[in-house]
Amino acid sequence: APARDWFQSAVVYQIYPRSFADSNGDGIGDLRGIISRLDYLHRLGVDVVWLSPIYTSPQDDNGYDISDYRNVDPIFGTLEDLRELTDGLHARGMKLVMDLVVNHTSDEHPWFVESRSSTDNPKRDWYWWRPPREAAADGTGAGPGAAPNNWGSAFSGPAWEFDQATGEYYLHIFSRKQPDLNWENPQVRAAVYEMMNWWLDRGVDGFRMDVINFISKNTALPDGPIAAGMLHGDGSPFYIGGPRIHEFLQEMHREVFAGRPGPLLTVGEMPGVTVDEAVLFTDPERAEVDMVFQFEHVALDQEDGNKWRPKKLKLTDLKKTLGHWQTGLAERGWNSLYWGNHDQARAVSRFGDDGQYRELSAKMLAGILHLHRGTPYVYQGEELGMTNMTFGTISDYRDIEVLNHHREATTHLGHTDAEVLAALAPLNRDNARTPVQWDASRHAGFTTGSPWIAVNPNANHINAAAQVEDPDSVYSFYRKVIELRHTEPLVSHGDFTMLLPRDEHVYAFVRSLPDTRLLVLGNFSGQDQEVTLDDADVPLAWGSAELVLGNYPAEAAPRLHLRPWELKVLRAG
Ligand code: TEU
Ligand code: CA
Repeated sequence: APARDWFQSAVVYQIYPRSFADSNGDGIGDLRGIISRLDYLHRLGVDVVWLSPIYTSPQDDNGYDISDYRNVDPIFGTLEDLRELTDGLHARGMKLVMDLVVNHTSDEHPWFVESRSSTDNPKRDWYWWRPPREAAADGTGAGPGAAPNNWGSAFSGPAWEFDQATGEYYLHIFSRKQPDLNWENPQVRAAVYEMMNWWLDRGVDGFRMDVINFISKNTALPDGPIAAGMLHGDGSPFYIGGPRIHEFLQEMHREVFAGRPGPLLTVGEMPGVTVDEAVLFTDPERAEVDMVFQFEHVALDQEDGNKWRPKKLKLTDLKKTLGHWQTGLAERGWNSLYWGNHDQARAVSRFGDDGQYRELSAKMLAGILHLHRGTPYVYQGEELGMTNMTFGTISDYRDIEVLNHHREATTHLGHTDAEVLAALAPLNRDNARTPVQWDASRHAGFTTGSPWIAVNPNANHINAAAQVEDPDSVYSFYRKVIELRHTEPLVSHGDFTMLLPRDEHVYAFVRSLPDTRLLVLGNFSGQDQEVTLDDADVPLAWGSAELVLGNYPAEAAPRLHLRPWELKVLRAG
C-alpha cells in the first residue's frame, strides 16, 4: 500500500502533559508521568500520541509560548525523559507527534530578546515591529501613540504591545508574551526548518502545527471590522490563509519532510480554514500537510463564533457541516476528526448528555466520530467519558484566555461577575484541562501533591481504574471503535454518504465499498427514535443486516428503532 495509507487506518491520542499524570508530586503532569501510563495507551490501541508542548517556556499559555525549541521545560522533565518516552512508544508500536508552535515564540525566547534590543538589531525583522500610528486619516480612532492597527488579541485587549526601549509596537495575535514571528524573513523560516529537522533526526514522527494558517500575514496590516459589542477590530481576514501560506508550507515540506523515509504525520491546526482551502492544504500532490484541524463544527453552538455567547447546537447544523467536510475531501485530501481537545469543552458535555446518559452518549459519540472517513483524534479523558468542570469563582480558573476575558468584560464592557461566569462556563478551555481521572483516590491518582487546577469531583465514579477491565465501560468501547478502524476497510477506506439531513435527533450515514456497506445510526436525544430510511438512498435490507457495534447491552428493539442515545452500526452486503 502507498505510504500515505497508514494514517487512514490510524487513531491519534492527544496528551496535554500538564494535566495527564504527575510523577513527582509538584502538582503538574510531566513526562515521567506519561511514561508510567504507556501500557494504558497501548491497551487502548491508539497508533500515535500527539504531545502538547513540553518545551522550555514561561508557561504564560501553558507551553504554547516557547523560549527554547530544543529543550524540555524542567516542570515536565528532561531531554533524557523525552528520549525514554519516545523509545517506550516506539517499542509498543506507537508514534510520537510533537506540537510545533512557530506562528509565535515566547517574548523570553533569545530571538525576541535580541529583536527588541534595538531597531537595528539583525533580528529586529524576525518579528512584526511597527512605529506608533500618527492620526488616523479620517480623524477617527487612533491618535499619536496609538497602535499600528485596531486588531484585537485572541486573549482580549489589543494585538499590539508598546515597547518602551525602542518606542515601537510588536504584534501578538495571542498574549503579549507570544510575539508573532515574521515569516516574510527567510532567516526565520530557515531557523524553524532547522529546528524541525533536529527533532525528526531525534526520532519524532511528525508535528501538529499550531495555528499554522496564521503564519502568512497581509503585510499592509490593515484595520479589521469591529463587531457589535467588541472593543477591537478583527484582524483575522488579514492573517488567516494569507497570500504566501501555501508557498511557506510547500517550502517547509521540501526543506523538512521530503525524502525522509517516514512514515511521518503532519497536521495543521487551522482556525477559520474552509473546505476549499483544506483541499489545497491536504492534496498529496501539492505536498503541504497530511490533514488539517478545521473549526467549523466547534463554532456551531455559539453566536457569531464568539465562545462567550453560547447557544444550543442544532443537530442538522452539525450534520450539514461535517457532511460538507466529508464531501469536500472525498476525492482529494483527507479529514481529521475530533470532538474535543485542550481548547474545547468536553465532548460528552457539549454534544452528548453528561447526566443520566453520560456513558451511553459518550459511546455513541465515539462511534459516530470514528466511523467517519478521516483520522480520529481522542483527547485525554474522552475515552473515560470525562465531563466539563463546574468551577466556582474566577480564582478557580487558570487559563489566560478566561482570566483576560473576565477582566475585560467586567471592567471595559460593564458586565457583572455573575454574568461573565455564567457565559463562560460551557465553552471555556479549563473544562478540558482538569487532571485525568486515574482512580477514586485523593486527587484522582493524578498527583500526590496539590494539583495546579482542581480535579473534577466526579472522579470518585468516573475514572480509569473503574473502566479499564470493565468490558462495558466507555474505555472498552473506545478500544472497540479503534480496533474497527484497524480491521474494517469500510471504516478506513469506504466512501461516505450522509442520510437524513433534516432529522433533528438522528445522525445517520453509510460507508460503502463496492460489495459491502456499513449503516451508522446515532440517537442524539434522550427519547426513542424510529428511523425511516429512504429506499432510494439505501437499497439494502438493513432490517436483516448484521449488528457490528452498539452501545446497548442486548438488542431487544427492532433494527431501525433507537433507544435514548443509542448507537447502531449495521453491516450489509
Ligand atoms: O489554538 C489556536 C486557536 O485558535 C484556538 O483554538 C484558541 O484556543 C482560540 O483562539 C481561543 O479562543 C492554539 C492552541 O491550541 C492553543 O492552546 C493556544 O493557546 C493558541 O494556539 C496559541 O498558541
Ligand atoms: Ca510533576
